[in-house]
Amino acid sequence: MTTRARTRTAAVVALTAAAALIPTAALGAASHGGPTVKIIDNAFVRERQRPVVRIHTGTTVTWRWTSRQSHSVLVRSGPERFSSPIRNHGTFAHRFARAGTYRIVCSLHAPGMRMTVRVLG
Ligand SMILES: [Cu+2]
Repeated sequence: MTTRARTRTAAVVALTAAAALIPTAALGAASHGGPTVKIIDNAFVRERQRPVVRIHTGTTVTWRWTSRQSHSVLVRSGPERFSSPIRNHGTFAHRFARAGTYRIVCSLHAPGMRMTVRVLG
């Protein structure tokens, strides 16, 4: 094996090892396999701010705080009501058992800090 081939092989092995680690880390962040919504100052984010998350009944959504300020997850209207503690770290998960449209806000930053969860039966 030439030096260049050996270097390339080592690089491929390193990339493969890195790729193998990514799914494990992603699963750890998104508990229960459902979507994760990031909480920043001052917005809910999943690909964009004020996201509309579409799921089926029985799916768990996890909110992950990456903010400096404190925020919460509060259902303003929807088939079920729930709320998280007000905090600035950690995660909060909710399993959506009932279909419908959930309007969700941060209790401290409503109405600007908001998102929607649409649960299909
Ligand atoms: Cu907030």
